[in-house]
Amino acid sequence: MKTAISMYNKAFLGLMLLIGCSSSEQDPGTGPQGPDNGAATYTATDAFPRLKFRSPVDLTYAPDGSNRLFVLEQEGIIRVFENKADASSAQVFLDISNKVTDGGERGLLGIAFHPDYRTNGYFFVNYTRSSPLETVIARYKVDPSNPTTADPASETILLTFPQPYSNHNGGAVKFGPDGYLYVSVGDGGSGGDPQNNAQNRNNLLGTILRLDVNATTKGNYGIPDGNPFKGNTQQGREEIYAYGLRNPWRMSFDSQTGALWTGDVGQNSIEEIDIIKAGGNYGWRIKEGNDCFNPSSNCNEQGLVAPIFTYSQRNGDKSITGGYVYRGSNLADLKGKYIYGDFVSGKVWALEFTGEKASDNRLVTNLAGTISAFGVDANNELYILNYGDGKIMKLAAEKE
Ligand SMILES: [Ca+2]
Ligand SMILES: [Ca+2]
Repeated sequence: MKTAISMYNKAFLGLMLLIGCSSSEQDPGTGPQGPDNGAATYTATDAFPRLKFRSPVDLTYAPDGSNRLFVLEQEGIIRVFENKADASSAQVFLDISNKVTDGGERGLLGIAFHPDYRTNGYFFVNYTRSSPLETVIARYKVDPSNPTTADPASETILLTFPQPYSNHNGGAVKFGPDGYLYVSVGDGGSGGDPQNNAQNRNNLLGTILRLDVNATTKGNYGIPDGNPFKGNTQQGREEIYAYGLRNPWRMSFDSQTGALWTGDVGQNSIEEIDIIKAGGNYGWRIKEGNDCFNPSSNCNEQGLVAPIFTYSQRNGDKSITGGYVYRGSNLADLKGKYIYGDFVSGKVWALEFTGEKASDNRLVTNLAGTISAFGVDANNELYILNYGDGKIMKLAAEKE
């Protein structure tokens, strides 16, 4: 992820596979399409002027009432600081950079605190390591005598799976309102999903997984009741909750409705936003957004779940960074809207929706930076991670 190019993988292979199927982005059934590049209504300001991070990729809080924020640095470091605008230092909470392989889209990519963190001290991370290249989903524990430190030796690995290529590793981990851990997994990489992993439920690539971290039937986790392929012998891996995804880099739960939103990074033409449902097939590599991809025309769309929204790469927006349905109180006009951005263009938009239908999409601000992630604090206030300059930004309404 050192460069935009590697982030969204517009590899030459991908370009060679670029398909000529006619655009169907103007699908009237899914509401407004394409980015609104009208006037920005908010400015992005430095949320913590004295803090700066090295390639930040995730931000969250611990559900312990401490009002601290945790930022992931891609090389394998978690930093913690008090959620105050004048915070002056962010100390190392955990350093596993010796385990993590980073660079491009690899690294320490996601963190989620256990809902009972206050009592058990557990948190979960998603990272890549090499020899062989694989994704690791692991649990760590805070030092019981020091809430600002976690012991690298406390690692318990839940799950690993091979990464055939360096890119498209997904990377998010989030607890749902059901108490289960959801994991976003990319298609394995290269371009065009050459191994057709996202449609193959016999491997874990190109999916959202759901794990019961309080069970041990699979070693250090279990399969939740209600996982769509639980107990089967032919239909694929029981960990899979949804599939047909290309690179669901960031995802989030709506803290009010419990809906799971993800931004699925597109190949050469279309970025998309999906609301994830149990058993859903989100279409990749059969489709990119609402277009046929492989095959490039007359693809079989039966049973595929359409995105709630797509935007074209034609205007310089090249790689979606999924955000949050805003449930804070500081930004009145954004309440209840899905706020997301583009890693390459630095634009942030607000998607208005009713149920699962998009009704409006407006430009919020142009950060003119590389947006690697959004995060929220304990009050659901929103932050934007500027990957390039390492700053954590927040939104403020434009002055009259
Ligand atoms: Ca990969
Ligand atoms: Ca899709």
